Amino acid sequence: MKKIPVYPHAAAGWPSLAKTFDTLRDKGCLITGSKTLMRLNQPNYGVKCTSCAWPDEADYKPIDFCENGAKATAFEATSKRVTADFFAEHTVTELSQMSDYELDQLGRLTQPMKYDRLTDKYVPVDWQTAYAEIASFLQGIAPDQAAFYTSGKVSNEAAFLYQLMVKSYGTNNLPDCSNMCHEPTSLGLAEQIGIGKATVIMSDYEHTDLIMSFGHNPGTNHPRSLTQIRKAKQNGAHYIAINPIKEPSLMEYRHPQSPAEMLGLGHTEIANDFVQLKVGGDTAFIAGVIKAFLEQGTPDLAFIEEHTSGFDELKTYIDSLSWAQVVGASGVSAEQMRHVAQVYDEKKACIAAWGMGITQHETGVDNVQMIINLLLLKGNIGRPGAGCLPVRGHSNVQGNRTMGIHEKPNADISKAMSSLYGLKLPTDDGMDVTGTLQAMQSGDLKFFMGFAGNFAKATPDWQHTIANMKKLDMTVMVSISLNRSHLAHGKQAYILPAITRTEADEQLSGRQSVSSEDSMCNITPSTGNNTPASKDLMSEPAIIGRLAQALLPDSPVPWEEWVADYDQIRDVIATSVPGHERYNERMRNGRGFYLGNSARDRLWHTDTHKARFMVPELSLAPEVFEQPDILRLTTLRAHGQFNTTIYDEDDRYRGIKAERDVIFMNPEEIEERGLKVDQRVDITAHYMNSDSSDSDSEAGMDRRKITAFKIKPLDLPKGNIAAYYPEANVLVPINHHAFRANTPAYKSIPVKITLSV
Ligand SMILES: Nc1nc2c(c(=O)[nH]1)N[C@H]1C(S)=C(S)[C@@H](COP(=O)(O)OP(=O)(O)OC[C@H]3O[C@@H](n4cnc5c(=O)[nH]c(N)nc54)[C@H](O)[C@@H]3O)O[C@H]1N2
Ligand SMILES: Nc1nc2c(c(=O)[nH]1)N[C@H]1C(S)=C(S)[C@@H](COP(=O)(O)OP(=O)(O)OC[C@H]3O[C@@H](n4cnc5c(=O)[nH]c(N)nc54)[C@H](O)[C@@H]3O)O[C@H]1N2
Ligand SMILES: [Mo]
Repeated sequence: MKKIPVYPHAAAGWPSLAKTFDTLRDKGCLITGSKTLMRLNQPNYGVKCTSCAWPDEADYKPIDFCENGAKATAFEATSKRVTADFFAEHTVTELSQMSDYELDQLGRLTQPMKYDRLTDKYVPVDWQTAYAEIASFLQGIAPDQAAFYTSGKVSNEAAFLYQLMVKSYGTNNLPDCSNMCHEPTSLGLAEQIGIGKATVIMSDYEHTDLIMSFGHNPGTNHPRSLTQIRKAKQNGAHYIAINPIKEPSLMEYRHPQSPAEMLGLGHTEIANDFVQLKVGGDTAFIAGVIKAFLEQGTPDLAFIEEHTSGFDELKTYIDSLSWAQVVGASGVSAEQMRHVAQVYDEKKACIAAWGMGITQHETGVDNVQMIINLLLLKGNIGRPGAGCLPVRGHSNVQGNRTMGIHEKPNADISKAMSSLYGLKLPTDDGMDVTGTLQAMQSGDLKFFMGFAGNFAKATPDWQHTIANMKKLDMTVMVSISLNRSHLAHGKQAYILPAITRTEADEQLSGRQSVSSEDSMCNITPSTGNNTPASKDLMSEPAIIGRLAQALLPDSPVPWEEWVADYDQIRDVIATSVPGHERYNERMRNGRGFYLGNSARDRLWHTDTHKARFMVPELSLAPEVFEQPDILRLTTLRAHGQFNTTIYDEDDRYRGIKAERDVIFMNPEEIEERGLKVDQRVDITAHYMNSDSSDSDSEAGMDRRKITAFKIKPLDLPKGNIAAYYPEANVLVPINHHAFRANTPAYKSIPVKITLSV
């Protein structure tokens, strides 16, 4: 067996702390940054960290941030600026030559800009002119020719305004980052338990005795969750990690607030069992565990009888599968599945948590629904210490959905807007991310607005997305920093720069607070107090409120009053969105409130009025991956990035320093294929025959291929390789997505590799 390099330390600990201060120093914000960090995730006029959606503990700690939260804070608090002078010095063509990492290092945007075709430069524009020109363009096209994207960082208040503006304009074309993230979760859970959100709350970690963790990487992507995991472990809980990659933070952890652990006197062991399955093998693995459990374990028949439907169908399906099938498709031995089934049987209360390793597959919905099937077998939903926990990505991605950012109309909001303002909001479904990409491709779309985020780079097949965005008539981006989406501009283009959650938001009625919803349905207020990066920035509610006034001059909605006082926005949300009653009053306690979750109360708002066992719809083993020269590529986040924003090019836990163009491969497989570590290979997508041939030849691009990526050894199963997102997104055709949920299958990409010449 070849030796696989392993990270020699427990996750977090000193290296993490040291990195925090280096980051603040590098960004020139040691003082502002440090002050901000002390306010992160704190009650009473604190700020919810933007780095992930992990909730705060009930007994707040005086310091509660992680290394990656510090990087996100430094990214906002940086002293670097992208000024009008900077834009005057560089054409967009020149800027396009810069790497994403270089763009991210430039710092904060400072004033609204507009693209000038004659000079190929962004030039200053005043806010009112920008609103008027955008509005006048939109008034001249059919609303369905426009798409309005949102990324999950914007506040509830801004999101509510945005969706109302878009729907009042006449379309439900509201694609969002959720479409690329937890859509299979939202869809799958809604069908099964009647609500698309986590039933787990923080205190469940104190009562649980089994945590099953599927396809997420806590040490990098939600490090604060390690605190709860550590507590549960100390209380004797068992932890099973299900992941093709032996991520160090799933194995052991050194808590920054434990002096003993920081002095190297011990660490917390995390995974008791590590299930190293094939990429895409989750449904087969869980099917095997259920098979073993039904043979040897004790289902909660009283719960199944009273609370569920579909048990017999699931049983028939499981009986129809052979052990060879589930072992073959998952890459996990029958013995290990039996062991997991036995642990599951013995432990009273089980939490199942999951991330992108579950959702970003063609089988995304099946994967989610199999997890819920497993939980339902023992009534593990709606009692202390048990439940489902989709770990959300962006800090307010869940709140954005609750506020009506969705390509499907929200009945509660439509009804409330009709009775409050007499508005008739559109009733047809709009376009999601995949639909938007297809409409760009076919030329049906004329206008694209990005409310935060980086659509050009986060989406599949980004070379084509960029070429397609350049064909649009108008693009508008509300952003805090320069990214690829500003360079993939339409014929007319605007950059509208915003203040962030950590900055003071002063409006007519005084200092404003905003709020967000975390992964466990808690609403938390944030009150920024840093000086905004530039005096010419606007808050996100102000940008949307003013654009709405220009776009909808006859609108009965009091946009300007809402901008002046966000309490008024929340008063309207309180009457339109269930769970937000007395919104302002309950935010004023400085901590926020819990929205509740019907499934946690065992109220099942489903078709059968019961929790539903569901049978997978797709094959356990897609044929394409059976071909010998096809490898299954999964895409990952490195420790130094937040989605498309690259903070630094290191991935400490996976042993990578200062590079990102790498592919990870099993060391034995490297040898068997006659390859060598650090050798360079080209990776080509297997699917070539999508409908994007025209823009291929127009843009003169090599089709879905990345070149000269360095081979690195990593502990993952043979036949599976991994590379970083967004670099590898070139390889994902837009039609390769989750069945029914349309989430790009970023984690099951059929590819071939060849030596680079
Ligand atoms: N610092 C930081 N924090 C973040 C982000 C960030 O980029 N940086 N992004 C935010 C966002 S938007 C999100 S959605 C979350 C994402 O958080 P995660 O869900 O943790 O995201 P990923 O890095 O994409 O990796 C998921 C894990 O899935 C595993 N995996 C890959 N394929 C499979 C599979 O087929 N089955 C199983 N079981 N596992 C698999 C990978 O090995 C990896 O450990 O994090 C959020 N928080
Ligand atoms: N291959 C592959 N592709 C993926 C994924 C994957 O795992 N693999 N993950 C997918 C997932 S889970 C997601 S969520 C998407 C993410 O897709 P997005 O959410 O669109 O991407 P981000 O990189 O988070 O967006 C970063 C940009 O947002 C802007 N920004 C940051 N903070 C603020 C703010 O407070 N206000 C405003 N207005 N702008 C701000 C900055 O200018 C920054 O450049 O990517 C998806 N793409
Ligand atoms: Mo995400």
